[in-house]
Amino acid sequence: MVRNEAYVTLLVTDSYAPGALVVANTLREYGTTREIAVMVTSNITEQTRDLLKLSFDRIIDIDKKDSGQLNELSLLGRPELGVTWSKLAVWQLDYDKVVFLDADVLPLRLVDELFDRPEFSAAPDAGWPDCFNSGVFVAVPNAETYKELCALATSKGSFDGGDQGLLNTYFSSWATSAPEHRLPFTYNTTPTAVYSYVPAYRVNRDKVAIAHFIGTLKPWHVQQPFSSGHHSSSQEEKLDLVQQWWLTYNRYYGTKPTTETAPLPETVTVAANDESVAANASSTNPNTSSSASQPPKLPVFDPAVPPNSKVKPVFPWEQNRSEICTRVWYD
Ligand SMILES: [Mn+2]
Repeated sequence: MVRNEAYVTLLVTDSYAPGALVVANTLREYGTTREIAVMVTSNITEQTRDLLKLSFDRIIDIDKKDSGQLNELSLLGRPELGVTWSKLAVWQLDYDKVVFLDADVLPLRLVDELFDRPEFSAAPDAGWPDCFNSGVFVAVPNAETYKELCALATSKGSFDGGDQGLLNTYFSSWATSAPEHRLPFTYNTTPTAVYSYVPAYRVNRDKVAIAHFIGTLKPWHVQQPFSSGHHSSSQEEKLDLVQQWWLTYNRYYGTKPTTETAPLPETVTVAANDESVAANASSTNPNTSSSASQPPKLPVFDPAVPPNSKVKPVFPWEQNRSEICTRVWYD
């Protein structure tokens, strides 16, 4: 293992734990030579920490930092993102280099080459490509940088109320910086973005290294968010990455309790007709299924129909949500 370099993600709420766990498990499965760490705030429960311990090399307690900039956050439509200032703790870490990944990303292959990049490296934001998206970036922890970021947070704040606005102000030369600082969009592809260049997605789909599920609806929130009517068929095409998240998640956790070893792959499938759907579960091993040619449907849950008993809760808060398991996690 390469010393003093790490992938780092952040957990400020239990409800993002499924995402963080998928990040850790994929990086390990792809054979990374770097440490895999998660920064957690004090509100993360013991139950979640126990799950994290099984997948991460290191759990790092950090202070919760909230911008409290409700005006800017409401402009962004994401009042909950003030706490993402906690991400600044990256520059306090004792690593020589960090590849930071949001918990809502899905690495699709080994991306250790990112450690060859200098600080600060990131990919363009789909909504304003002269800004970078702060869901994937390369940083070099440094106490002075951390101090300056905190000073900037106090003096100017963040133009979007979250970490991305603040970091874009601090690393404002990124847009005109040398090519090595500018990661290809394939390292931070945002299939759930409102605007997307679908033909480009179609020709570059196989090059996507990291998918980033931006927006309030995360893959683990999927109830029926992507059914027909919400998106054009061309937009739905790129949502196969949401399905990919579920296939990956189920590969590690299936429906078995996560404290057990050797997870049994099990895929949640649904009837073809969205209108009359029930949430069925079938034991499907992704390794033997023909999912490559015909991806299964997104997991859908209809609250009116009790789910198949095979869909068992995996996470503690899944059980707490309601009497019937939805496999949908919320705060
Ligand atoms: Mn994100």
